[in-house]
Amino acid sequence: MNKKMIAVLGCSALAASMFSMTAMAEELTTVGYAQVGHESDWRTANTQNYQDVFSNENGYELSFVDCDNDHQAQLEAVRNFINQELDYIIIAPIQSAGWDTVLQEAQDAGIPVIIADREIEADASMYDAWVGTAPKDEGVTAGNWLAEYLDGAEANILVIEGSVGASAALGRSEGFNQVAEEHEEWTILDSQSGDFTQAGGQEVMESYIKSYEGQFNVVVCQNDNEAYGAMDAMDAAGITYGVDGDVVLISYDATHDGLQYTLDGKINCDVECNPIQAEIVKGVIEQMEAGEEYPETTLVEDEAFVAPGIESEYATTMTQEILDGRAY
Ligand code: GYE
Repeated sequence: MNKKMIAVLGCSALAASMFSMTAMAEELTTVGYAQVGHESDWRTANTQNYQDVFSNENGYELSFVDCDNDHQAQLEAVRNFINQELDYIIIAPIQSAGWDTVLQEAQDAGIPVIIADREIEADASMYDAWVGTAPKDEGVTAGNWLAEYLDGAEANILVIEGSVGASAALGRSEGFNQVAEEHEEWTILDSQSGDFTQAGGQEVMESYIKSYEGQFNVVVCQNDNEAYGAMDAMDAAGITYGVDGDVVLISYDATHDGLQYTLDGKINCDVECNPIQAEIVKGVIEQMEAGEEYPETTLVEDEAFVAPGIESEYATTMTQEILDGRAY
């Protein structure tokens, strides 16, 4: 074979591979995911899940944007997806309010929008589908469990809320408060945002300890990371919590480490919120792609877990086996 032939061969091989690359790129469905941020273990698991499921191997090109808990940045991310003319847009809304304008822009551009994880205040006609969890139900579960556990005893409660304006925080407060209102023997001493972070939980708990030391016997943290921060603050102040402690500790999410603390009896009750949602969203997109009917709303089911030694009508008692089965 002479040099010229090799050059020709090389050229056509290159052309062939370029052709197949273009064909491949054309086949991929482009999806934008405007993610809340990276505030918690729950969020990390959710991000990983989307990156695994919306992979090139599965036929997707995912544009992932971490919006760092900034509503304006999230609106900007969605506008960029619209400008790029992506096939589908998924939004995990940082806050529930303020979506009408950008959703109208997506609708005008003919790009289907799926709201995931949290809820928004916009009319359901403004987006195409919703997949997520039910924070109000989670709040009711936490309240019902506490009522069952305390069995009429007095409760002086401190709440560390999630991020201001997030449906996950609003709903958990609403559900829990609904049960609290039925109990005259309960007082909510204070309720402040820890922003769903460990540092936030610690900071709020430290300030609570200064203001309410000796006056509280229940702490409700609206996610596991806040609970870790609150535990650090209580440890530093010599306040005991959990099944053998002076303070009943309630958390939400039931991520692996949260459940480890529940198994260890440090968290009394951890209400689950499942971050593994991408496969469901992908299913909805596939149905949309095929022009089939698809569910407009899909609720991801949650349960609740309690420390060993606690039996509950509302929650499952933790075991090592349950912990071993928890991947996130
Ligand atoms: O509970 C928390 C987070 O939106 C349900 O957001 C989610 C919440 C979750 O960062 O850990």
